Formats: sequence, C-alpha cells, structure tokens
Amino acid sequence: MIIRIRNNSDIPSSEITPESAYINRRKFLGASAGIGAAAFLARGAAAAPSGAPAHAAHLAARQDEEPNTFEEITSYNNFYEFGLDKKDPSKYAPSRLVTEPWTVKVDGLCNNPADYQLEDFIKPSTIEDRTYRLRCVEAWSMVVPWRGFPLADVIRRAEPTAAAKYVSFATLWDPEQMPERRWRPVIDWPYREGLRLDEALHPLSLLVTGLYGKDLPAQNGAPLRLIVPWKYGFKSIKSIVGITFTEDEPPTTWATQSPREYGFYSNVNPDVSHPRWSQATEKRIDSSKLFGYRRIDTQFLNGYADEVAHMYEGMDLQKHF
Ligand SMILES: Nc1nc2c(c(=O)[nH]1)N[C@H]1C(S)=C(S)[C@@H](COP(=O)(O)O)O[C@H]1N2
Ligand SMILES: [Mo]
Repeated sequence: MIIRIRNNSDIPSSEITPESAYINRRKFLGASAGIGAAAFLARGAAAAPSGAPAHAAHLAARQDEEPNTFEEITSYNNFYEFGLDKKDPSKYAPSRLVTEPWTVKVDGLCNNPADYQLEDFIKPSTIEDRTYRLRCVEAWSMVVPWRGFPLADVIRRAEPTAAAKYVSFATLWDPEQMPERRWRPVIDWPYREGLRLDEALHPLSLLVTGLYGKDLPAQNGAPLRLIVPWKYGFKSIKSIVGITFTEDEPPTTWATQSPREYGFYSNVNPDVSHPRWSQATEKRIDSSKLFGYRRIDTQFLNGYADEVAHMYEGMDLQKHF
C-alpha cells in the first residue's frame, strides 16, 4: 500500500492549544457523536437524498490547535482576482466585491438543477463552526475557525444522476470588480476547481459562509467558498457562483495552468515535493514571531488521514498528485 497513515500522536507538541486560546477548544472537543466517515460512505458514494445529514463535528473535533487571529486570517490571503500580493485581497476585495444579490447556479448531471438566491441555497442547512488547518501549496498554513455547512447537503438536494462522477465549481469573474491585470491574460478565468464525487460527499468538505462566528470577509471568498481541509488551499475555491456535476474529471485552474506543478487531487503530502520546493514542512503564520511564522512539519493529508486516506487506497499518490 502506498498511503502512509500517520496517527495523531505524531502532531508536534508545539501545536497543542494553550488553555488561553481565543476560542475555547472544548467547544470543539465536546462535539457530537455523529456517524463516521466510513459509515457515511458505506451508504453509497452516490447521493442518497433520503439519508440523514452527515455530522462531522466529531471529526473536526480532533482539531486542537490554536486558531490564527482574525487579523492574520483576513490580511494574508490568496485571491488572485484581486492581486498577487498577500495584502491585495484585503486591500481591494472589501470595497469592490459585490456580494448582494448573489446567485448560485447548480447544473450538469443532476435531477434538480436550479439557480438559487444565496439565502435559499443556505437556508435548509444547519450552520456549524468547524476549526480546520489550511495548508497552502506555497508552504504556509493557518488554523481557521470556519462557519458553514456540509457540501454533501447541497449535493443531496441536487440529486446527481448515476453518470455523475465529479463536481466542479466556478468563482465569479467580473473584471469590473476584480482589478488584477498581471494574471488576466495568463489564467483562463473564471477560477475553477473540482472534486471527485466521493470527496465532495465527505463530511469534512465544507461550504463556508463565515469565520470567527461572523459573515465571511470578502478577501476570504465571500459570500460562499469551499473548504477541503486535507487538500492544498487552492482547491478551496472562493466566491462560488456555479456548481456543476460531470462525468469526466473537470479542468481546474492551477492544474491547467501548470500541470507539471499542480494536479487535480492536490492532497497535502509531505513526501511529494513541488518541483520548485519541498512540502515536508510549512510556515505556520504567527504574527507574534519575529519573522511572522513558525516552522512546523507538514502532516500527511494535512492531519486528516484517519478520516480521508481510505478514499485513496490503491492510488499512486506520487503520480496522482
Ligand atoms: N477564486 C479563487 N479562489 C481561491 C484562490 C484564488 O486566487 N481565487 N486562492 C486559493 C489559494 S492558493 C488559497 S491558499 C486559499 C486561501 O484562502 P484564504 O485567503 O481564505 O486563506 O484560497 C484559494 N481559493
Ligand atoms: Mo494556496
């Protein structure tokens, strides 16, 4: 077997949350006893519209690291539509990104395609707070207390047909609102991402509407973004306006832009180097440190291997990166 499973005791002690954490971790640790990922998937990877909603709070509850500050999370961002510098999204997105009204189009291979107003899209779901690690492919990371609901909810409501094997997502593209010039001719906008349907149905996959208990800031992908915590950050597409079910693996922005460097799966893996840098360690953003970060080991599947590694059994993760 190719997959290396790390257990939780491998988490360095430097990552253990002090009791003084801004958010009391008991809030996460005390969460519900829901169904496990294995049981969830055993019911069938295809959408089961009658199935009970998946409760992954107990999975996310393993997260016991101190969250980054609101300031760190909202002032050091990647959102290339608003510029390449880490400061550009917070500088430009809040005043330029128009999030009301917001429509999400669900289409492709599903029984219930629809154009939703954002409110109607979110309303049937139960909003939860989930703290996840976020690991960028550039080798920096944060811990973010997101607020959102399982992507699986939306997939169940859409009822993908038996032919659907993947789901793709698109970000709003409006050059009037999005000032970035350097990337305009380079990236084939809109920004696109995608998941295999079983990955999308995994209870850790979250549609995010907020962080730190507040509405999602523009620079973090307001009003709706995806978070897939075991994958490199670029899979976690921002400001989503389209969700499409497909039979074939959909084209995604970075894998199309530079297929040698970025793959469709993009699972966090310290053993698979980027052609230009190692992925073995990461810079955990920490503004209290002299250089603004502390260096820590990167965990296989970003520390979520117990929950998600089974989806990649038998796959060569060096080849399918
Ligand atoms: N539409 C869009 N989504 C995007 C990006 C982007 O440039 N455009 N950057 C990605 C990358 S590389 C990362 S690391 C995360 C960063 O999310 P954050 O700014 O909320 O930390 O968003 C991802 N989603
Ligand atoms: Mo990233």
